[in-house]
Amino acid sequence: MSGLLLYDAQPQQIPRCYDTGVSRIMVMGDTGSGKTSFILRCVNGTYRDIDSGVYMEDIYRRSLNLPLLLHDPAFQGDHDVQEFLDSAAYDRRALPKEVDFLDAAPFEIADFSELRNQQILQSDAFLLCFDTTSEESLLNLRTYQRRIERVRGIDDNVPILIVATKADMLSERKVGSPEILETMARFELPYEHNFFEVSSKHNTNVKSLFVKALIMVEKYKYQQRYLAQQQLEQAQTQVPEEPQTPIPTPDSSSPTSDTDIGPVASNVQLIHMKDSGDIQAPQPQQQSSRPPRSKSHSSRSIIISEKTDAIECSPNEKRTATATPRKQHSDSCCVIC
Ligand SMILES: Nc1nc2c(ncn2[C@@H]2O[C@H](COP(=O)(O)OP(=O)(O)O)[C@@H](O)[C@H]2O)c(=O)[nH]1
Ligand SMILES: [Mg+2]
Repeated sequence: MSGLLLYDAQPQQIPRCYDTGVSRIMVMGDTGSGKTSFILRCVNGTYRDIDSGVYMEDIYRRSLNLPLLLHDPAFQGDHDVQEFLDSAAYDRRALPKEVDFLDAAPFEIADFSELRNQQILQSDAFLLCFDTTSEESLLNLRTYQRRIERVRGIDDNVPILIVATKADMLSERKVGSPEILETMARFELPYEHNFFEVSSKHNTNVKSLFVKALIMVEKYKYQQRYLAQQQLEQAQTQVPEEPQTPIPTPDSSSPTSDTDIGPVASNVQLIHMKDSGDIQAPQPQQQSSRPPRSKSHSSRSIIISEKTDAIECSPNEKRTATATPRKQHSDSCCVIC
Protein backbone atom coordinates (compact mmCIF):
# COMPACT_ATOMS: atom_id res chain seq x y z
CA MET A 1 0.00 0.00 0.00
CA SER A 2 1.22 3.50 -0.69
CA GLY A 3 2.05 5.94 2.08
CA LEU A 4 -0.59 8.28 3.39
CA LEU A 5 -0.20 11.93 2.53
CA LEU A 6 -1.21 14.88 4.62
CA TYR A 7 -1.74 18.39 3.35
CA ASP A 8 -0.35 19.78 6.59
CA ALA A 9 2.25 18.23 8.83
CA GLN A 10 1.45 20.37 11.86
CA PRO A 11 -1.47 19.59 14.17
CA GLN A 12 -4.34 21.75 13.09
CA GLN A 13 -5.19 24.84 15.06
CA ILE A 14 -7.02 27.20 12.74
CA PRO A 15 -10.29 25.97 11.24
CA ARG A 16 -10.15 25.29 7.51
CA CYS A 17 -12.83 27.90 6.84
CA TYR A 18 -10.28 30.63 7.59
CA ASP A 19 -7.88 29.32 4.96
CA THR A 20 -9.20 31.34 2.07
CA GLY A 21 -6.13 30.81 -0.11
CA VAL A 22 -6.45 27.12 -0.88
CA SER A 23 -9.35 24.77 -1.55
CA ARG A 24 -8.65 21.15 -0.74
CA ILE A 25 -10.51 18.38 -2.47
CA MET A 26 -10.08 14.77 -1.44
CA VAL A 27 -10.81 12.28 -4.21
CA MET A 28 -11.81 8.81 -3.05
CA GLY A 29 -12.87 5.60 -4.71
CA ASP A 30 -11.74 2.10 -5.59
CA THR A 31 -8.57 1.44 -7.54
CA GLY A 32 -9.34 1.84 -11.24
CA SER A 33 -12.33 4.11 -10.67
CA GLY A 34 -10.66 6.90 -12.64
CA LYS A 35 -9.51 9.21 -9.83
CA THR A 36 -6.05 9.99 -11.16
CA SER A 37 -7.31 10.46 -14.71
CA PHE A 38 -9.95 12.91 -13.52
CA ILE A 39 -7.46 14.88 -11.39
CA LEU A 40 -4.91 15.09 -14.19
CA ARG A 41 -7.64 16.36 -16.50
CA CYS A 42 -8.53 19.06 -13.94
CA VAL A 43 -4.95 20.00 -13.11
CA ASN A 44 -3.29 20.13 -16.51
CA GLY A 45 -6.04 19.32 -18.98
CA THR A 46 -4.50 16.09 -20.23
CA TYR A 47 -5.56 12.47 -20.43
CA ARG A 48 -3.53 9.35 -21.09
CA ASP A 49 -4.21 5.70 -20.47
CA ILE A 50 -2.84 4.56 -17.13
CA ASP A 51 -1.97 0.91 -16.53
CA SER A 52 -4.82 -0.50 -14.47
CA GLY A 53 -3.85 -1.67 -11.03
CA VAL A 54 -1.29 1.12 -10.67
CA TYR A 55 -2.18 3.38 -7.83
CA MET A 56 -0.42 5.72 -5.55
CA GLU A 57 -1.40 8.47 -3.18
CA ASP A 58 -0.45 11.95 -4.23
CA ILE A 59 -1.33 15.59 -3.86
CA TYR A 60 -1.73 17.68 -6.98
CA ARG A 61 -1.87 21.45 -6.97
CA ARG A 62 -3.31 23.79 -9.52
CA SER A 63 -3.37 27.60 -9.53
CA LEU A 64 -6.80 29.11 -9.76
CA ASN A 65 -8.35 32.15 -11.35
CA LEU A 66 -11.82 31.53 -10.04
CA PRO A 67 -13.48 34.70 -11.44
CA LEU A 68 -12.17 33.78 -14.90
CA LEU A 69 -13.42 30.22 -14.54
CA LEU A 70 -16.84 31.36 -13.39
CA HIS A 71 -17.16 33.79 -16.28
CA ASP A 72 -16.30 31.10 -18.81
CA PRO A 73 -18.88 31.23 -21.63
CA ALA A 74 -19.67 27.58 -20.85
CA PHE A 75 -21.30 28.75 -17.60
CA GLN A 76 -23.32 31.55 -19.17
CA GLY A 77 -26.82 31.18 -17.78
CA ASP A 78 -25.83 28.36 -15.42
CA HIS A 79 -28.12 28.78 -12.43
CA ASP A 80 -25.69 27.55 -9.76
CA VAL A 81 -22.85 29.74 -11.00
CA GLN A 82 -25.07 32.83 -11.31
CA GLU A 83 -26.50 32.30 -7.86
CA PHE A 84 -23.01 32.01 -6.40
CA LEU A 85 -21.79 35.15 -8.18
CA ASP A 86 -24.70 37.09 -6.66
CA SER A 87 -24.27 35.65 -3.16
CA ALA A 88 -22.34 36.98 -0.18
CA ALA A 89 -20.18 33.86 -0.32
CA TYR A 90 -18.60 35.23 -3.49
CA ASP A 91 -16.11 37.52 -1.85
CA ARG A 92 -13.44 38.63 -4.31
CA ARG A 93 -11.02 39.42 -1.46
CA ALA A 94 -11.24 35.86 -0.15
CA LEU A 95 -11.20 33.71 -3.25
CA PRO A 96 -8.85 30.72 -3.33
CA LYS A 97 -5.77 31.08 -5.46
CA GLU A 98 -4.98 27.40 -5.52
CA VAL A 99 -6.66 24.03 -5.34
CA ASP A 100 -5.11 20.89 -3.90
CA PHE A 101 -6.39 17.48 -4.92
CA LEU A 102 -5.59 14.59 -2.64
CA ASP A 103 -5.65 11.46 -4.79
CA ALA A 104 -6.41 9.08 -1.92
CA ALA A 105 -5.46 5.42 -1.88
CA PRO A 106 -8.46 3.12 -1.43
CA PHE A 107 -9.12 1.87 2.07
CA GLU A 108 -11.17 -0.68 3.95
CA ILE A 109 -13.96 -0.04 6.39
CA ALA A 110 -11.67 -1.35 9.13
CA ASP A 111 -8.99 1.27 8.47
CA PHE A 112 -9.00 3.31 11.66
CA SER A 113 -5.74 5.11 11.03
CA GLU A 114 -5.39 8.53 12.58
CA LEU A 115 -3.68 9.79 9.42
CA ARG A 116 -6.72 8.89 7.39
CA ASN A 117 -8.83 10.87 9.84
CA GLN A 118 -6.48 13.82 9.49
CA GLN A 119 -6.76 13.68 5.71
CA ILE A 120 -10.52 13.83 6.06
CA LEU A 121 -10.41 16.66 8.59
CA GLN A 122 -8.03 18.69 6.46
CA SER A 123 -10.24 18.51 3.35
CA ASP A 124 -12.85 21.03 2.23
CA ALA A 125 -14.81 18.71 -0.08
CA PHE A 126 -14.94 15.09 -1.15
CA LEU A 127 -15.37 13.53 -4.56
CA LEU A 128 -16.45 9.90 -4.30
CA CYS A 129 -15.69 8.28 -7.65
CA PHE A 130 -17.11 5.06 -9.04
CA ASP A 131 -16.57 3.37 -12.36
CA THR A 132 -19.76 3.05 -14.42
CA THR A 133 -18.47 -0.32 -15.69
CA SER A 134 -18.26 -1.75 -12.15
CA GLU A 135 -21.26 -2.05 -9.87
CA GLU A 136 -18.98 -3.02 -7.00
CA SER A 137 -17.18 0.31 -7.18
CA LEU A 138 -20.52 2.05 -6.61
CA LEU A 139 -21.39 -0.18 -3.65
CA ASN A 140 -17.98 0.49 -2.10
CA LEU A 141 -18.66 4.22 -1.93
CA ARG A 142 -20.57 3.49 1.26
CA THR A 143 -17.25 2.83 3.02
CA TYR A 144 -15.92 6.27 2.13
CA GLN A 145 -19.15 8.08 2.88
CA ARG A 146 -19.45 6.41 6.29
CA ARG A 147 -15.90 7.26 7.17
CA ILE A 148 -16.41 10.93 6.30
CA GLU A 149 -19.57 10.97 8.37
CA ARG A 150 -17.85 9.31 11.31
CA VAL A 151 -14.83 11.61 11.29
CA ARG A 152 -16.56 14.91 10.50
CA GLY A 153 -19.85 14.19 12.31
CA ILE A 154 -23.27 13.76 10.76
CA ASP A 155 -24.15 17.43 11.24
CA ASP A 156 -21.24 18.61 9.16
CA ASN A 157 -22.54 19.50 5.72
CA VAL A 158 -19.13 19.39 4.09
CA PRO A 159 -19.64 19.01 0.31
CA ILE A 160 -19.70 15.40 -0.88
CA LEU A 161 -20.08 14.83 -4.62
CA ILE A 162 -20.70 11.47 -6.26
CA VAL A 163 -18.82 11.08 -9.51
CA ALA A 164 -19.63 8.45 -12.15
CA THR A 165 -16.54 8.05 -14.33
CA LYS A 166 -15.86 6.61 -17.80
CA ALA A 167 -19.14 7.88 -19.21
CA ASP A 168 -17.77 7.17 -22.70
CA MET A 169 -17.74 3.38 -22.12
CA LEU A 170 -21.40 2.94 -22.96
CA SER A 171 -21.20 -0.63 -24.26
CA GLU A 172 -19.55 -1.85 -21.04
CA ARG A 173 -21.73 0.09 -18.68
CA LYS A 174 -22.98 -1.85 -15.64
CA VAL A 175 -24.49 0.89 -13.49
CA GLY A 176 -27.82 2.45 -14.40
CA SER A 177 -29.94 5.31 -13.11
CA PRO A 178 -31.92 3.27 -10.51
CA GLU A 179 -28.73 2.23 -8.66
CA ILE A 180 -27.39 5.78 -8.79
CA LEU A 181 -30.64 7.27 -7.54
CA GLU A 182 -30.78 4.73 -4.74
CA THR A 183 -27.22 5.60 -3.69
CA MET A 184 -27.94 9.32 -3.69
CA ALA A 185 -31.05 8.74 -1.60
CA ARG A 186 -29.14 6.55 0.85
CA PHE A 187 -26.42 9.18 1.21
CA GLU A 188 -29.11 11.86 1.52
CA LEU A 189 -27.52 13.91 -1.23
CA PRO A 190 -29.56 15.78 -3.87
CA TYR A 191 -29.11 14.11 -7.24
CA GLU A 192 -29.39 17.32 -9.25
CA HIS A 193 -26.58 19.08 -7.37
CA ASN A 194 -24.32 16.38 -5.99
CA PHE A 195 -24.15 13.86 -8.81
CA PHE A 196 -21.90 14.21 -11.86
CA GLU A 197 -21.13 11.86 -14.69
CA VAL A 198 -17.82 12.51 -16.40
CA SER A 199 -15.47 11.16 -19.01
CA SER A 200 -11.88 12.20 -18.42
CA LYS A 201 -10.97 10.60 -21.72
CA HIS A 202 -13.40 12.71 -23.75
CA ASN A 203 -13.24 15.64 -21.35
CA THR A 204 -16.99 15.54 -20.77
CA ASN A 205 -18.41 17.37 -17.75
CA VAL A 206 -15.00 17.61 -16.05
CA LYS A 207 -14.86 21.41 -15.98
CA SER A 208 -18.44 21.64 -14.77
CA LEU A 209 -17.76 19.29 -11.87
CA PHE A 210 -14.54 21.11 -11.01
CA VAL A 211 -16.23 24.51 -10.89
CA LYS A 212 -19.30 23.25 -9.00
CA ALA A 213 -17.06 21.61 -6.39
CA LEU A 214 -15.16 24.88 -5.92
CA ILE A 215 -18.41 26.81 -5.52
CA MET A 216 -19.60 24.32 -2.91
CA VAL A 217 -16.34 24.71 -1.00
CA GLU A 218 -16.67 28.49 -0.99
CA LYS A 219 -20.27 28.35 0.21
CA TYR A 220 -19.39 25.82 2.88
CA LYS A 221 -16.45 27.84 4.19
CA TYR A 222 -18.52 31.01 4.22
CA GLN A 223 -21.22 29.25 6.22
CA GLN A 224 -18.65 27.87 8.66
CA ARG A 225 -17.13 31.32 9.21
CA TYR A 226 -20.59 32.73 9.80
CA LEU A 227 -21.42 30.03 12.37
CA ALA A 228 -18.09 30.54 14.13
CA GLN A 229 -18.73 34.29 14.31
CA GLN A 230 -22.17 33.69 15.78
CA GLN A 231 -20.80 31.33 18.40
CA LEU A 232 -18.15 33.87 19.30
CA GLU A 233 -20.73 36.63 19.72
CA GLN A 234 -22.90 34.33 21.80
CA ALA A 235 -19.98 33.44 24.05
CA GLN A 236 -19.08 37.10 24.52
CA THR A 237 -22.60 38.00 25.67
CA GLN A 238 -22.63 35.23 28.29
CA VAL A 239 -21.31 36.53 31.62
CA PRO A 240 -19.47 33.73 33.43
CA GLU A 241 -20.79 32.97 36.91
CA GLU A 242 -18.48 33.23 39.92
CA PRO A 243 -17.49 29.69 40.97
CA GLN A 244 -18.80 28.79 44.45
CA THR A 245 -15.74 27.27 46.13
CA PRO A 246 -16.56 25.74 49.56
CA ILE A 247 -14.12 26.80 52.28
CA PRO A 248 -12.41 23.66 53.57
CA THR A 249 -12.61 22.99 57.29
CA PRO A 250 -9.78 21.39 59.27
CA ASP A 251 -11.91 18.24 59.85
CA SER A 252 -12.89 17.70 56.20
CA SER A 253 -12.14 14.21 54.95
CA SER A 254 -8.88 13.56 53.14
CA PRO A 255 -8.65 14.15 49.36
CA THR A 256 -9.88 11.27 47.24
CA SER A 257 -9.18 12.47 43.71
CA ASP A 258 -6.91 14.88 41.86
CA THR A 259 -9.75 17.41 41.73
CA ASP A 260 -10.22 17.22 45.48
CA ILE A 261 -6.85 18.38 46.66
CA GLY A 262 -7.75 20.92 49.31
CA PRO A 263 -6.51 24.51 49.47
CA VAL A 264 -4.02 25.63 46.86
CA ALA A 265 -1.35 28.23 47.62
CA SER A 266 -2.07 31.53 45.85
CA ASN A 267 1.15 31.33 43.83
CA VAL A 268 0.20 27.93 42.37
CA GLN A 269 -1.95 27.74 39.27
CA LEU A 270 -3.53 24.46 38.26
CA ILE A 271 -4.33 23.99 34.62
CA HIS A 272 -6.21 20.90 33.57
CA MET A 273 -5.97 20.18 29.87
CA LYS A 274 -8.11 17.43 28.39
CA ASP A 275 -7.31 16.24 24.85
CA SER A 276 -4.63 18.84 24.67
CA GLY A 277 -3.00 19.55 21.38
CA ASP A 278 -0.78 22.55 21.01
CA ILE A 279 -2.21 25.84 22.13
CA GLN A 280 -5.82 25.77 21.04
CA ALA A 281 -7.23 27.77 18.17
CA PRO A 282 -8.73 31.20 18.63
CA GLN A 283 -12.25 31.59 20.03
CA PRO A 284 -14.29 30.17 17.15
CA GLN A 285 -12.36 26.94 17.25
CA GLN A 286 -12.92 26.51 20.97
CA GLN A 287 -16.64 26.91 20.49
CA SER A 288 -16.71 24.35 17.74
CA SER A 289 -17.34 20.69 18.42
CA ARG A 290 -14.74 19.88 15.74
CA PRO A 291 -11.29 18.54 16.55
CA PRO A 292 -8.40 21.05 16.43
CA ARG A 293 -7.42 22.16 12.94
CA SER A 294 -4.10 22.94 11.34
CA LYS A 295 -2.24 26.08 12.23
CA SER A 296 -0.30 26.12 9.04
CA HIS A 297 -1.79 27.93 6.10
CA SER A 298 1.02 26.77 3.93
CA SER A 299 -0.07 23.64 2.18
CA ARG A 300 2.99 21.57 2.76
CA SER A 301 2.26 17.92 2.22
CA ILE A 302 4.10 15.14 3.96
CA ILE A 303 4.38 11.47 3.31
CA ILE A 304 4.15 9.38 6.40
CA SER A 305 5.03 5.85 5.51
CA GLU A 306 6.81 4.48 2.50
CA LYS A 307 6.25 6.36 -0.73
CA THR A 308 5.42 4.65 -3.96
CA ASP A 309 6.76 5.64 -7.33
CA ALA A 310 4.85 8.62 -8.55
CA ILE A 311 3.31 9.07 -11.92
CA GLU A 312 5.36 11.26 -14.22
CA CYS A 313 4.15 14.80 -14.15
CA SER A 314 5.50 18.31 -13.95
CA PRO A 315 7.03 19.43 -10.62
CA ASN A 316 4.27 21.89 -9.83
CA GLU A 317 1.69 19.22 -10.48
CA LYS A 318 2.68 16.88 -7.69
CA ARG A 319 4.06 17.73 -4.31
CA THR A 320 5.42 15.55 -1.57
CA ALA A 321 7.76 16.19 1.30
CA THR A 322 9.46 14.36 4.07
CA ALA A 323 7.92 12.97 7.20
CA THR A 324 7.71 15.14 10.28
CA PRO A 325 6.94 13.47 13.59
CA ARG A 326 3.78 14.74 15.21
CA LYS A 327 3.99 16.03 18.73
CA GLN A 328 2.65 13.68 21.36
CA HIS A 329 0.64 15.01 24.26
CA SER A 330 -0.59 13.28 27.34
CA ASP A 331 -4.34 13.28 27.96
CA SER A 332 -4.06 15.68 30.82
CA CYS A 333 -1.33 17.68 32.45
CA CYS A 334 -0.84 19.86 35.47
CA VAL A 335 1.31 22.96 35.18
CA ILE A 336 2.63 24.53 38.37
CA CYS A 337 4.08 28.01 38.03
N1 LIG B 1 -12.49 4.94 -21.39
C1 LIG B 1 -12.09 5.60 -20.32
N2 LIG B 1 -11.14 5.09 -19.53
C2 LIG B 1 -10.77 5.79 -18.42
C3 LIG B 1 -11.37 7.03 -18.07
N3 LIG B 1 -10.81 7.47 -16.92
C4 LIG B 1 -9.90 6.56 -16.59
N4 LIG B 1 -9.86 5.56 -17.48
C5 LIG B 1 -8.99 4.38 -17.45
O1 LIG B 1 -9.34 3.61 -16.30
C6 LIG B 1 -8.17 3.05 -15.71
C7 LIG B 1 -8.08 3.51 -14.26
O2 LIG B 1 -7.95 4.91 -14.22
P1 LIG B 1 -7.14 5.65 -13.08
O3 LIG B 1 -7.28 7.11 -13.31
O4 LIG B 1 -5.77 5.10 -12.96
O5 LIG B 1 -7.98 5.18 -11.79
P2 LIG B 1 -7.60 5.31 -10.24
O6 LIG B 1 -6.97 4.02 -9.86
O7 LIG B 1 -8.89 5.51 -9.54
O8 LIG B 1 -6.68 6.47 -10.10
C8 LIG B 1 -6.99 3.54 -16.53
O9 LIG B 1 -6.65 2.52 -17.46
C9 LIG B 1 -7.54 4.75 -17.26
O10 LIG B 1 -6.88 4.98 -18.47
C10 LIG B 1 -12.38 7.54 -18.95
O11 LIG B 1 -12.98 8.61 -18.74
N5 LIG B 1 -12.71 6.77 -20.03
MG1 LIG C 1 -4.75 6.47 -9.31
